Amino acid sequence: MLTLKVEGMTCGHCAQTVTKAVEALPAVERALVDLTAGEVTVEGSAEESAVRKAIEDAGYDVKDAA
Ligand SMILES: [Cu+2]
Repeated sequence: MLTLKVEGMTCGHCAQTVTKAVEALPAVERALVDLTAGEVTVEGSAEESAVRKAIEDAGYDVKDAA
C-alpha cells in the first residue's frame, strides 16, 4: 500500500478525477482519496513513479510520500 500527499484537490470532483486516473493503472486495485488530509492511498502493486505520473497527468501536484 502506498500513500501520497497530493496538492490541489479541493472538492469531490477533484477526488473523483484523481481516483479514476490512479485506478486506470493496471497494477492498482483501489485508490482512496482523503480530501481533508490531501492524501491518496493506493492499494495494489503499482510503482510509486507510475502513480505519481498518473496524478500529475491529471493535473495535481504530488508531494512526498505521506
Ligand atoms: Cu475539485
